[in-house]
Amino acid sequence: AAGLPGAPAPFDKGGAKIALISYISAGDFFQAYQAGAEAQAKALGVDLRVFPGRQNASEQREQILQAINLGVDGIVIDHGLPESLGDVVEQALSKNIKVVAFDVNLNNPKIPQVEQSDHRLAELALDKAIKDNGTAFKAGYVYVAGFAPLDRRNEVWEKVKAANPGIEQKAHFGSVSDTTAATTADQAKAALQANPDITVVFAPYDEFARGVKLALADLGRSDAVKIYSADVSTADIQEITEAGSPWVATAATNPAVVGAVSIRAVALQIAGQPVPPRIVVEPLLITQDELRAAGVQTVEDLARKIPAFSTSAAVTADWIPAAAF
Ligand code: SR1
Repeated sequence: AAGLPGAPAPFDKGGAKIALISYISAGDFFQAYQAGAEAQAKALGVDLRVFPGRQNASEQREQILQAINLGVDGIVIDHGLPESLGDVVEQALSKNIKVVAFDVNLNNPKIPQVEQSDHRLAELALDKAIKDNGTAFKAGYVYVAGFAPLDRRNEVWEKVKAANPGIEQKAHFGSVSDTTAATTADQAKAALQANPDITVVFAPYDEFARGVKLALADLGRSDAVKIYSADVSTADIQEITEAGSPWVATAATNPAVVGAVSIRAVALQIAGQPVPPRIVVEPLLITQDELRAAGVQTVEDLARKIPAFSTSAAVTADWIPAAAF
């Protein structure tokens, strides 16, 4: 790979090796995150090895060991189960391999944590839910414990319920797999049939929201319930803006930006430059009304309307070229 003249070693000569090791690769968020990481790696002249995630903790451990054996300079760990990663990550650090974590709490001061400000993201979505529905409604909630971003979003949901006793959680469901939307749809159907008074669903992951929307369509109840979510993709924008869609708002970052930020963080560490322990990409609230009014149909349209959506000033340096995505 071409080097970057004037950049610190090893980026001046090119060919630094970084591994991106994901726990989940399926779904729009993770595909866009990977594309952003690849674009930033290309701009840096990095040889990026992508290890696909299949929600398999032992496979992810094995991939970290493979990356160590490949002699990578850095590893980005994208989601995962902290309890199954600690010792292999220690092995990487002991070989002076730099490690950055996205959305997995490895609780190690040597490992910077990239996140999307999940508290803010949940606040944006739930403030909008309260603005639209008031402070008393029957809610469905989609949540799976053990994923750092979902756990952080859950802290806000618990606080909002405690502050608004009129919000009653009637059903809790959810599943994370390579068929999250379809499985969530089956669960949502049962929950909505058992609780026909639910008028709001908080589904803070776009695959969850897609599942709830499918269930409502099957039940013929899309006009009776509103969905508030996290994440955005071109496919999500189409589902949000289509006629009669119950998916009325989502709070999101641009996942490609988060992928690029993750690569920049590990590159700075490899170059021996300082990286803060917590690197946050701020989300925006995106509403159905605004998307329709502005004629936004794709993530690219969204970026044109809101330039801040496609950039982040986090972990930059003058020698790091911008990623093209
Ligand atoms: C299973 S965790 C799913 C979440 O990870 C990322 O933080 C995305 O925002 C997604 O909602």
